[in-house]
Amino acid sequence: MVDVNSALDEAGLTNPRVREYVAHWAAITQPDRVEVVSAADDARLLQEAVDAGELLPAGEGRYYSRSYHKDTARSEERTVVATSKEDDRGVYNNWKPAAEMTELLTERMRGASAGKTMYVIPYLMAPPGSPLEAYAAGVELTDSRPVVLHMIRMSRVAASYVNELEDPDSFVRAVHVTGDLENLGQGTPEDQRYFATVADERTILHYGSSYGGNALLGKIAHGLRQACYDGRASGVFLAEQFMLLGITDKETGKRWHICGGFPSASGKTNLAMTLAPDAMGDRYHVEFYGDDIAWLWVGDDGRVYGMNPEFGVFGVAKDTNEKTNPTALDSIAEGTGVIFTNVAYNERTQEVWWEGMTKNPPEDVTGWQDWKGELISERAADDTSPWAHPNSRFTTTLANVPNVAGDFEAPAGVPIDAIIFGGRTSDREPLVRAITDLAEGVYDGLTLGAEATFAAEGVDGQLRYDPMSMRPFMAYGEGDYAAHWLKIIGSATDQPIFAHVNWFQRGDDGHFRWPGYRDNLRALLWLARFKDGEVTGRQTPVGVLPTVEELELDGVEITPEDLEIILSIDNERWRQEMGFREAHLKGFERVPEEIWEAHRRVSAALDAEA
Ligand code: GTP
Ligand code: SPV
Ligand code: MN
Repeated sequence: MVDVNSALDEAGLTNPRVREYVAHWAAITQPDRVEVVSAADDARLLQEAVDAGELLPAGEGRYYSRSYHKDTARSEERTVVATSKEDDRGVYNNWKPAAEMTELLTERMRGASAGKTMYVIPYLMAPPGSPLEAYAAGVELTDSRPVVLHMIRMSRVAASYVNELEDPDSFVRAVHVTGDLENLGQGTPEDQRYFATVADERTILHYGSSYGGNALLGKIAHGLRQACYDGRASGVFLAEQFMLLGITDKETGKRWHICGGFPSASGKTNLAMTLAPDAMGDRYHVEFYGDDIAWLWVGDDGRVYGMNPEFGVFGVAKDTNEKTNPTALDSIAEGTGVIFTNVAYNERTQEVWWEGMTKNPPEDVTGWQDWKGELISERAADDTSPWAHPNSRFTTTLANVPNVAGDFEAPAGVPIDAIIFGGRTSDREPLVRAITDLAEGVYDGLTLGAEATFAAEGVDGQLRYDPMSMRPFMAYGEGDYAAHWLKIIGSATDQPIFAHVNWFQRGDDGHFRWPGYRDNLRALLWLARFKDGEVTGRQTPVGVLPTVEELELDGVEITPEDLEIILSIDNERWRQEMGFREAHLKGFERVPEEIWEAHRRVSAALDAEA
């Protein structure tokens, strides 16, 4: 038996409940060693990982890793929320009974860390001192050193976060066991993987992956799925897959904070890291708070507050370049300690590359390997597959983001002026439409979606709905989720405005009608001004749209035809969409009457204009 107690003593991990938990799982997974880690161990662990070949050097203070080739993204089918109340079953959360999942995963994990080290990662998903700190502490147990290095970047890691808990039992138990990746039958009927959040026991049991949201348990398993559940159980907060940014108008001194959700891989990181376009001069300053998770609550002053529980960015590499996202490039420059995963790598020069980093791939392919480690020079002539995996990512800590807000760690969070939803929609959804009614805003979030990626998978023009961009992270039923939103935001006396944005309308030839990226700020500025009553926009059945004159368009490369289309409503397509929405909402249990009323109001307004 491994000596758990001396490892915990050595690290000063004194919380008795944490000690019991570590001992309990060490007895099940049977590691050879137990090691408690903190952020202070980063340099040593990096060196160990390089020595072990788990990380490869990618320039000064930059690291490269590959994940197993069948383990490159979250697995939604294998992810479940388990509780002991069947009422928690939703359409999207793959609900299972808690006892069944705990037993099944305990068996999978039995003896599965033999020969390995069990790392104990005490973490906090909140700025210290946050009013939501009570929901933020956790202890991840993992048998993967690269997972530790990612967690150190993505969350605050130190034993003090769990030693000093008011209630020593109030930490999330997060167990990660990698498993034998080459023999797990990923994606087959014999798939051995299971990623379970046993939400009413605040326990996360993930088996069978070492990648991203499957393995960094503080991030989405705790920060989204568990927190979504806790937010409702406590009645005090919302946990959402949201970015959070601040805009300052240096001329007037005005400052706005905007948060919002777009489904995975739909532009949150890029928006949060955006900078004012050069054409706007030096007037606006955009600050980064968070790019993937926000927790929202109502403060004593009656305003909605938000904060980013994370400590880092796990960003999509594809198309990140000087033009689209210079901030991201600075965040992953030399000396940042960034870890790249599954991009292309040159073993000779220690460079990395991904599609869209430069217009063309490096001309001299000598030494270049694709994300699987295969040499580009040995590829078949007709092999046009990407060098980097489409979901390849960079992991960097918030302190490296040049436009990170000065108060990003302020315990009080920041007051939220606007909540936006957006997805990839190639037609129908205008650039921005403001929604001033709470129920219509929540209704808009519930009917958020993105287009099905493969034509075969969806009906033409029909969305894959993704309520509030939380489809993969929803912890309980969708109707109850809407009711909780109405309750939390409804309890604010000074409510944020809602809006729907779309950067992804396309022309018949496939071109994006709106240039996107840094220019997206222009839509947000209009929204902020609209909220402040400085512009009036144009009322439509689905919200208020900017007029051409109201948008600041200096320097935007767009044709008059495209501009007209992204600032107008296609009534016929919208009425078709309302039919899809009705079917979508009918699939949910206990949808609040306010949401149905909002749906009927929008429908009637569209019919009246048809
Ligand atoms: P997750 O981390 O998966 O939750 O994704 P995300 O929502 O943070 O998406 P991200 O910002 O990483 O963007 C995903 C992809 O969309 C990247 O390849 C971006 O280059 C691309 N993208 C982001 N913003 C825009 C935009 O305004 N226009 C266009 N055309 N593409 C964009
Ligand atoms: C997402 O998939 O939305 C992510 C990456 O942000 S992961 O951490 O893998 O969930
Ligand atoms: Mn995400």
